[in-house]
Amino acid sequence: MSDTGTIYSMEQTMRWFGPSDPVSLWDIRQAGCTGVVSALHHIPNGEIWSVEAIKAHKRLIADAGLQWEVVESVPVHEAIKTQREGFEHYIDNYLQSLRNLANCGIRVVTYNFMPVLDWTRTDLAYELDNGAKALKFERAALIAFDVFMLCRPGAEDDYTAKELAAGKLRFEAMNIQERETLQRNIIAGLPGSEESFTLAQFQQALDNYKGIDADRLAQNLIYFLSRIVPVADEEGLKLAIHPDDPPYAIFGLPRVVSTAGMLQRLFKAVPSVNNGLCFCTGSFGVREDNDLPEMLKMFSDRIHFLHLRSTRRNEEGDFYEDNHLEGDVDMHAVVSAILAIQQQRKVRLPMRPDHGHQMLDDLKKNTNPGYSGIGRLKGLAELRGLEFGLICELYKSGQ
Ligand code: DNO
Repeated sequence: MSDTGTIYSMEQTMRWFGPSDPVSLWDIRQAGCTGVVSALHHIPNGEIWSVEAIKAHKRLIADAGLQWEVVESVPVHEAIKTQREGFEHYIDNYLQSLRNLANCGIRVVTYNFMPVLDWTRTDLAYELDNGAKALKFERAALIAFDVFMLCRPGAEDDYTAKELAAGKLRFEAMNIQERETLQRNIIAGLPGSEESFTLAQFQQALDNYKGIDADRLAQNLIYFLSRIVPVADEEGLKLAIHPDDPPYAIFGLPRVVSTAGMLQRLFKAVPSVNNGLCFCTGSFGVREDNDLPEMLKMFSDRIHFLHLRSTRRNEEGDFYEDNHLEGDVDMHAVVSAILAIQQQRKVRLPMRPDHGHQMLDDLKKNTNPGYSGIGRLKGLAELRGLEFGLICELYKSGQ
């Protein structure tokens, strides 16, 4: 393929949540991965990740014969997103963590800029026809929570009369236990989100965004980028922002990393290619107006990390996580575009099968929602097979 005759394939990894993860490093290795993406979840959001702590984590991973070169995530403190008093202190800490990570051999740092909540789902055990369980986002359930449980001031204005009626019906159909589960799913913190809220704390966190619209949030992000990207440049680190999931405003909070247009603004403001992207097909793919293969081409030099999964949406604005090769994401086109980028840049991009169904023995175990062992193994195997087939075609065509 390239002048050396090498074909660049994706580097296969899985996310590992640390020693308490029910999926062990050895499980991950047996699944065929050469590395993990991981984070120091025990360090409170906003504090510095010390070299010592990073090295200790790295040793654990190396002892299982795996590499750790991608961090997911170094969380961005809420004070940085709202620029409330004292936020510069959190930026300084962030910069020090980046330096320490680079000194320990980390190459890519993932983060997100979603206000208050990281990724959001309403149902963590949506049963598929075959008995496996998937994660789901149901708009009527979100409205039921927002308008009738949280009772957020002004929430009604964010929805149409039809949506409000559907939300009310949904609320009335739930018993107390179901309402508690819904609340927990939305605000108690999904794996990887470093925050967890009670109802009152959640409303307080939303109130901190009064007066911050999408334009202001984007400006705050651009300021943050203008501080962290020069350090990434100095240290040879690649920064990879994760898109909003779902890719639109929820709970009246703006979201500014959802579409190609929004990304263009960020990249234009801070042009270094180290100001890059974690290309999450499941997040971007929820919007019909996001053309994923096109976006891959458009941002080809800035994609530093890949999350591969697919969702299936309906007209009500719901979506669930489908099999990795099915649903609304054209995974064949996506992986073809990724292969083209890798040959052009002569790099192997780290990927992980993003999420997986709870299936087979996963159903009898306690698993982190979305991060089951067997479900992700299946996703990985399918994605590897797809990539392998495409690579064989490239060899044959002698490109
Ligand atoms: C969910 C994940 C996200 C992601 C963060 C990155 O499964 O993709 O939690 O790690 O948004 O900062």
